[in-house]
Amino acid sequence: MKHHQKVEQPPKDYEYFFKILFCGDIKSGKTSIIKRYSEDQWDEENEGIIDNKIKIIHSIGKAVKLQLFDQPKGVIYYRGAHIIIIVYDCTSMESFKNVCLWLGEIERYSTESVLKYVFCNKCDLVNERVVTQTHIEELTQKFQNLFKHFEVSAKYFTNINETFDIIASDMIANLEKINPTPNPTNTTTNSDHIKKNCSVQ
Ligand SMILES: Nc1nc2c(ncn2[C@@H]2O[C@H](COP(=O)(O)OP(=O)(O)OP(=O)(O)O)[C@@H](O)[C@H]2O)c(=O)[nH]1
Ligand SMILES: [Mg+2]
Repeated sequence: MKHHQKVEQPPKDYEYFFKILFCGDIKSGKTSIIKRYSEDQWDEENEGIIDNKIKIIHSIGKAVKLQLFDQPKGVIYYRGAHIIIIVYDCTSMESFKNVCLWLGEIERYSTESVLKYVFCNKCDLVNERVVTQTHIEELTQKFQNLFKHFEVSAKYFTNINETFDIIASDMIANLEKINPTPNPTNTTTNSDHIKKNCSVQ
């Protein structure tokens, strides 16, 4: 008979571990945001995708390990993600309109409890910007706070650390049920909102 020796696990260097998946239209800046946030790197010509990056931060006094997954080419695996970030480019109306399609896609393939965020990237390109605050308000009202919206610039590192701090504390609050979640608490399901508000299913 074999004796199984109990293996001591090394102490974890974090209290929470969250998987964050990025999605959104091509060239919206997904890879740039991940590189900027995890390694403070910026490449004007970002080629290809990175698989994933790890970043450990401290949120409300707790160590949080974030694993940031870039959008793979082909099939996206939503299962297992705690947080999904949809990125659009504020100089591309098409990428903004497609946020709706991405929400529908997430709704079909992820779990209801996943926290959703929308990033308006390239906010440094003020003169080329086509997506206005009015467009953003219309979208967020339509979806009744199904997601939080943030303006960022990967190029200038604008609002990136601050945004991920909020996301981590939302997630912790959600787990610990200290505060209400960014998802609606009313009886209408997320799925109902998306079906009602997305013209393309
Ligand atoms: N001005 C400006 N350009 C940006 C910003 N973020 C990304 N870009 C540029 O936008 C282009 C696309 O960025 P990527 O990070 O490759 O975008 P992506 O979403 O990963 O693209 P795909 O992987 O092809 O879907 C690159 O030329 C970046 O340099 C930003 O905040 N400001
Ligand atoms: Mg990329």
